[in-house]
Amino acid sequence: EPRPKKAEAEKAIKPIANPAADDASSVASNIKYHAEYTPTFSPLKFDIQKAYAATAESVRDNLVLRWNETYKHLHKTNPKHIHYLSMEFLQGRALSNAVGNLEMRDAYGAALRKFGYEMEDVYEQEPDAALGNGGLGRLASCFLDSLATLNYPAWGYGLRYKYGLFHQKITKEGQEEVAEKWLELGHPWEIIRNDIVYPIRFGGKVVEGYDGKKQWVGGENIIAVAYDVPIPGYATKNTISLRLWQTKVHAEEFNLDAFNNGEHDRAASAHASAEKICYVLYPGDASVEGKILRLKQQYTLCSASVQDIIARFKERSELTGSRVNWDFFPSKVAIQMNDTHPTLSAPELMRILIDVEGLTWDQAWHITQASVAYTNHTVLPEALEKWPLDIFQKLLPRHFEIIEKIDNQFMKLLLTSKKFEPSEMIDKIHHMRILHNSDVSKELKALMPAAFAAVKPPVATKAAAEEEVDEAAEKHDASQPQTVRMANLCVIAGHTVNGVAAIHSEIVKDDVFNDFYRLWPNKFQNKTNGVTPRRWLRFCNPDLSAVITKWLGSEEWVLDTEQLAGLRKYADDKDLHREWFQAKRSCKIKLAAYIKEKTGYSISPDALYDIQVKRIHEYKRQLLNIMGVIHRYKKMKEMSPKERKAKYVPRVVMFGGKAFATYWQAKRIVKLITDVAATVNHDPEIGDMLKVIFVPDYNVSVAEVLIPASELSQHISTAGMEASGTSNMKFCMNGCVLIGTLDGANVEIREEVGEENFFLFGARADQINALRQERADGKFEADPQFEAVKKFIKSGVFGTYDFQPLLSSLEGNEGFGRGDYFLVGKDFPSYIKAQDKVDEAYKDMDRWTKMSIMNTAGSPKFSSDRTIHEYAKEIWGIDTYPVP
Ligand code: HBZ
Repeated sequence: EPRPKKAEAEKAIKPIANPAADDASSVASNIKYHAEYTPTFSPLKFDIQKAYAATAESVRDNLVLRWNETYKHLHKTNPKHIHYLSMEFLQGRALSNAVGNLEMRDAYGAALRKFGYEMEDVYEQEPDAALGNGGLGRLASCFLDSLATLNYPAWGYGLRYKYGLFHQKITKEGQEEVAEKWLELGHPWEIIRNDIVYPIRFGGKVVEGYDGKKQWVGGENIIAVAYDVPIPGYATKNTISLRLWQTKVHAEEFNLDAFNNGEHDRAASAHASAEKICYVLYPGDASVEGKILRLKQQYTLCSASVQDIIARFKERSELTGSRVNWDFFPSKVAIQMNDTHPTLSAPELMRILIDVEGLTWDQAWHITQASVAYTNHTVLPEALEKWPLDIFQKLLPRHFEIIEKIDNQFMKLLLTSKKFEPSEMIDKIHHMRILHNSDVSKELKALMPAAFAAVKPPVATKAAAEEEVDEAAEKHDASQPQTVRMANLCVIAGHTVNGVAAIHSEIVKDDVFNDFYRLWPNKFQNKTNGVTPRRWLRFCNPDLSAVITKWLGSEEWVLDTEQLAGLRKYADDKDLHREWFQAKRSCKIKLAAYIKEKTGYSISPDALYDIQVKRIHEYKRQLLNIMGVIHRYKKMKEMSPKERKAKYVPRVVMFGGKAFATYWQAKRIVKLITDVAATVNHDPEIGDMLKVIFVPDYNVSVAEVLIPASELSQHISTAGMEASGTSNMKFCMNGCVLIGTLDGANVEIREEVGEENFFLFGARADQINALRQERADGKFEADPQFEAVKKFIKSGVFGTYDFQPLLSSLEGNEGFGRGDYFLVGKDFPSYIKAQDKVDEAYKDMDRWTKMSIMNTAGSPKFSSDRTIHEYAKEIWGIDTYPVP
């Protein structure tokens, strides 16, 4: 067949309406084009699902244009980039956010109306991208939004899990988990990059060549394929990439012989083994298989990302015609490790630089240290990852060698640092080295006496030092498991360690990593978290946004949240109060409809909407909240209707959040909440005075409905235990008043909004240890009201479920899961007092509305734009590069 001439071929292709045009009819024809030519759904009907798919494709065209331009611009200018490595990104929905960031709401709204659809209904067709558990993952997503918006050169790197965070079903038995299938109807927001593929190895062995070069060979060989998700900035052309890796094997790995012999599973076993790495977010790791899978996930993320970063560095170096100069690497590349999960990026970078690129150890170490930094998100010891040494060594033998060497080098440094007394030294080694309970090498032992002598010659004689060294080696006790401590590796390999709120960063220095802080005080920083004001105020709360824009005179606050402070001067203005109240009320009405649909319960828009949403965890103390509710219910039952009305205001207490599938105590808390709801909500004597709602399947898009409607929100963790919290910031921005302890970012929120606009209660972080000790000493006296609540639960008012295992955690004086470790009983009386003050305040609507305004006005600091500017300047050393 002769090929048609170019001009004829071009004529034959139907032109796509210009995707960059932003008038409604161009947008409509672009949507129509996609409805016809994107073969996702039946060509015969244009139902709402197809309307979503076609709209998403149309928006994507627009993003791809910007994204290509951004890439080209950054390729040419070649600035330093930040690479944000995270096992979790909790993106939520993309369509509403993209249309908002492109400032094309009106055009898309009008275009969809031409087809008979409301934009909001179309948005709701999109499943959440829930590639995360909670705060840490959502923070990563807010950071991407700010990085793009502020025109920083950046990449996000993660894994493309086939199943996101489970769906939560609430049944009579409590929480049930159901697999989530966000990819099932196709995912229009990703672009598969079959040209961007890297090999990943597991297992095998390390061999040494004649030249002394180490080579890692054999084992299981898979590949990671890039899927790019464009991340648009708000009101800018800059569009960056979230690159998610998907694991698979090359087609040749399919064993045709085996298949033809009828051994079908064996034929595809290499495929199955590779693919399962990306099945689920956080596979249970109680079993050895689970641990191996999780470690494979982490290594896949690190290896593919580091290979990608290096490939681009080399490509861009060569662009200028010069040789690759590795010394420039840290001036082009910053890598941020979102908690310890991507720690392997440090030894992986070392491995490639030494084994593949031929650098010396010292060069590679210098480059690695200058490039990577670590953010800590938790003080809970169980969350500081440790891998059993044998599993680690088997799966990643070359990395193990590298880590051993880093560990040795670190111990040497420690011994010569002069930061510790010789008498402390052995203990410090035990606490700080990476390989916990491993032998100390002979070489190091031989070096130690000299090192000790160098620290304080008269005290540490050679003999005494040697003895201590042997003692250290013997501390390696067979009963103690040998592990690789990832957090220690992070602190040693990274140039900076940061906490996520002021109080948390102090705890990181004074407690979690105190030894390291003494060694390297300048490594430690604070970067108080933030949230994007686009998703979390402008787009999720158009009602309140319109009021804010009207009173501030422009919409500039969306990019410059400092302007929100300008609301303060109108905090007593009656007109603003009326509009503010109306906006809140309209959000409350929407939420009431949502609750009715999801739970069947009717709630009154006149009641106080009180919300606690977050992962269910004992330290977050949903138990304190529900016990407070039970106390309130019990008191109400003891009162006459008149007394009840005098003391309390009508209130709807809402909970939302998922419990980890095998965290039984958390699941019992969910069960208690739903059982209390079933009793209270049907008590005719109580009516609208109190309703309890458990909102099922809490996720990003549910948060977008709940937070705008909130009036009071609870952030009531045991002081010192919540690193920061980020929902507290979202609530505050949306004019919600907080009740909380002096924990995490609450401390800074209270400073910003003013103490009269925050309901404070509970013990302070610096009192917690003494309070636990008091309890252990048997000196704690429980509050009678608290005891009465426990008795009330035990009496069976809320049904026949056995809550004793839950209540037992509050009893006794000490021990695992006992002795009220989270101090629920201790803080109960002050919590109840603070809650009484809430009722008092809510009776005065003027006072309450002013408090609400003052919260929004006090929220500027909590924009992730501020956080990202701080990281950029103080940790990453990157500049902004707007696409012209
Ligand atoms: O990170 C959260 C903190 O609890 C919260 O206070 C903070 O605001 C937020 C952002 O900095 N931490 C997490 O969400 N942590 C995890 O989700 C996690 C997941 C897997 C792990 C350990 C922790 O293995």
